[in-house]
Amino acid sequence: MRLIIMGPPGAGKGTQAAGVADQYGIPAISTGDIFRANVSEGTALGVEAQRYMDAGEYVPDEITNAMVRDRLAAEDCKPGFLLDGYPRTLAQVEVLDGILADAGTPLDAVLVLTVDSEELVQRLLARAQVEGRADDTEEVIRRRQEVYSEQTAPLIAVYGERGVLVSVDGMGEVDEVSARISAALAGVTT
Ligand code: B4P
Repeated sequence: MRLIIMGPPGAGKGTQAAGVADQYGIPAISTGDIFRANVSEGTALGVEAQRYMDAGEYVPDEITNAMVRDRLAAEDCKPGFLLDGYPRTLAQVEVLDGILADAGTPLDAVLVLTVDSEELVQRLLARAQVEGRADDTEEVIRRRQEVYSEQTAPLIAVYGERGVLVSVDGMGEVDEVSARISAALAGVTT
């Protein structure tokens, strides 16, 4: 199974990705997590990525694309993968299209989680108290929402036209959302 999970910041992508990846025996690949791991290890990539992330901006496409290209070439992606938070721009879609076409491995589905914008802010402010992420202040959260609307929301139409979009209501308890996702993916043929 080759999947993408999309949605605005705080929609529950990372939360839900773990369960979906387990269910299908595939790795969940979060570009946000890879960036954060690099930031905490103090790598050159981390130093570069941090200044964008802390401001709520996207890390430049060249950096993100190269990182994903490497990750998808790893052995554990042979049975499939779940991309969490990638692609986020039209340029990233093009690069991913090229990677998948070269490998002859098309996407099976693009899962989109929909959540009200006020609920998103509340979830991220709650996460700020637990995890203390630098990008979970109200000001940066609002900026991340704007960046998502400008650069990532248009991708939904792109994948919609390709007939691979699976939209799921992300409101409610984590388990309720998980159950909706399982039901929606059960209808996807690989
Ligand atoms: P991400 O790590 O992807 O950040 P996110 O969108 O905030 O995470 P996510 O949406 O997975 O969080 P979740 O809902 O699970 O990216 C961070 C930054 O990295 C970006 O801003 C950008 O700078 C950079 N980046 C990443 N990918 C990039 C790319 N492709 N190109 C360029 N830059 C990139 O969780 C949110 C909170 O809600 C959690 O606390 C969770 O517990 C809670 N929650 C989840 N589901 C819930 C529910 N049903 N009810 C209540 N709370 C819930």
